[in-house]
Amino acid sequence: MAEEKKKASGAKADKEKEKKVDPKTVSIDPATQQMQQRAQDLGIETAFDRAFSLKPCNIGIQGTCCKNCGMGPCRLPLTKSTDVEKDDRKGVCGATANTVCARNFIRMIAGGASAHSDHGRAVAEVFLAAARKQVQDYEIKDVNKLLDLAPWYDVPITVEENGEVKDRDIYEIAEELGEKALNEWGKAEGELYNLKRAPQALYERWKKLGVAPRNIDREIVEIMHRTHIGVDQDYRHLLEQGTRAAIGDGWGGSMLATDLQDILFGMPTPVQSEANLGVMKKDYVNLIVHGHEPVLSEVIVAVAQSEEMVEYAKSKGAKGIQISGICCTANEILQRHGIPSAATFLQQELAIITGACDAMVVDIQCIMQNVADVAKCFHTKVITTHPIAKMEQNNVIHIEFDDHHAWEDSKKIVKMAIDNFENRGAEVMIPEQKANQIAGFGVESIQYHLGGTFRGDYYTLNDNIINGRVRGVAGVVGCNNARTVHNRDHITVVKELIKNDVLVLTTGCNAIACAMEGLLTPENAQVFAGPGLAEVCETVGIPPVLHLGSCVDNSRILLAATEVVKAGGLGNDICELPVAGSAPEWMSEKAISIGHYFIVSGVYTVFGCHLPVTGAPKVQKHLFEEFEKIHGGMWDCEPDPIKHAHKMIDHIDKKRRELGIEKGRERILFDMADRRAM
Ligand code: BF8
Repeated sequence: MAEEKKKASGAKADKEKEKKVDPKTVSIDPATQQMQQRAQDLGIETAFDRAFSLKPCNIGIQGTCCKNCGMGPCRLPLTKSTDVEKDDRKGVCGATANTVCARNFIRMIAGGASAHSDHGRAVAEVFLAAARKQVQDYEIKDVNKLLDLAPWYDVPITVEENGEVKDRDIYEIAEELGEKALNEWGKAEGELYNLKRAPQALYERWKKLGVAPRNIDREIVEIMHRTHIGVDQDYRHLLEQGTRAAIGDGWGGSMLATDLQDILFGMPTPVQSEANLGVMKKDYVNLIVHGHEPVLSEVIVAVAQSEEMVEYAKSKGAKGIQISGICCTANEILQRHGIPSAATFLQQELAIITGACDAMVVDIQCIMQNVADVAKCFHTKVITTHPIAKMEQNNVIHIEFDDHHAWEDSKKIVKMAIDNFENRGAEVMIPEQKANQIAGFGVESIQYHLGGTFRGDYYTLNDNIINGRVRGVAGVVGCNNARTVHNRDHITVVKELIKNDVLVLTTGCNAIACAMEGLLTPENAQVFAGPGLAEVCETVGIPPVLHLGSCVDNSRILLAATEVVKAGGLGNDICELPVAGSAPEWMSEKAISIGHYFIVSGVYTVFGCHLPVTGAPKVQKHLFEEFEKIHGGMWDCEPDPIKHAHKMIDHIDKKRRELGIEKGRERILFDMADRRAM
């Protein structure tokens, strides 16, 4: 009997075990595997477990479930028996599968664009307050960038006094710029100022197509209106509105966020740091900042580095304070201060499972609600700080951040982390893994490294693209997705691209993944890059993968592409360049908005995992094929990371052929006789 019972419980235990995801399969990163194993040993559930047990809806995944009214949800799956030619799938109101799919798709754009744009708006508000000297903890730090930006907004940077032209007061310029910038969200007429920063041909195409956004908010609101029951019922027309809102994100809200942050907090310059959970330190107070807006994290960094707080930490038995970041907040404070990145999106729960996280401070976007449940198993304090984002769990502390009292609020938070240090249990387990990284590249630093001081533009980059050492440029960006192996697709795509001499520009969680894998160091160009790219990297001292910042900083990629067009020799528009975009492990609506603005700016862009358009073949064809004729760029989806990279490389080669540089041309060095003849 006892034997039978034992057998039965053994079988049950085996079954239980079967139900659990194998930690070795969730990620390519040993630190992540180790912490997932620890989570299971301690009986703590993570996103990896939930992805394992929670199957995705196979109609939603096709993009053809409509829940926009109370008669639904109307589920319109594409099945083997669906006759695609005579597709008669309809919801109760008669909306076709195409309408439903396009509605859902542009609602994702609306979600993504609003997240980036609201972030930009918050920065613009602080910027204006700083310009008016209404807040004491922010100032105009980067005057050069201010002076570069002001003319794009028709803000004069000089004044005439008694017939003499003088420099205008910096704070006066900033105030006018701040007012005009804030107006971009809701101005009654006209179009966004930044559109004119695009190559002329692109700007003119937007105008001709009628997709130039009128203001940032309006295009998002109009998506919500058009997708209400019984409004816009033509998938092409719906996607056109998605285009307006996405341009309003990339060239509007996101670009404003990047530009104003650079002026307020300083333009990033290449900086050395580290990445992965191993950046946390056992004997230090570990304060993790997680989320997106740097308005708070900038001040937290300054407070935590103040002598007063460091001494306070020491008085509590710690050796000091280790700040680290998760998600795009990590990228923001890394690129301006060299603060190490602790984790990508999918590692956030694991950072707490180390037992060494004394406080996790969060604001907005990409914060898993389960961090609060994981924190219940440890001493970690989870602190929400943003007026729009709270958590229902009762162990979460809300300290609402007010930019008028930024220092005070930040001090309260840092002190809370320090005071919590002594509450740690004996259960600290920090993985050893961490890698060196160089981050902090931008339009201007690429100009410096790849343009040089002699020719202050993108001449060297263009020259190396034309001579074939650099085959092309790829923007590889975006999230982690628990439905695929953490970081595997990011790293496989990026390694395959650089191996084939494609220079990679990265942001978001792809950048953190690349950092963890050591791809952001110049030395590794020799290990991973093809011979042409490796030679360029060695000559100018850059990594083969350039970290351009957070997800709003994808706007830097748009402007870098514009600089390449301006430098000449590679066509007149972004869609003529040998470039491609990618988000191998996307999951957020922001990624869809980014993908769409890349595409309608002329960049062929491939997403990994899946795209929720497969249930409506006409919509998919429109986005994947017909868009190229309209916008110069088009969507694609390829879950296999090697095929994914080669689709991008094929596109780059196609563009090289169209430009007549498929063979690569060596630079001709003129002797003196040639020069005289010139
Ligand atoms: O905004 S890459 S998981 S953190 S959404 Fe989120 Fe995706 Fe990371 Fe940056 Ni962008």
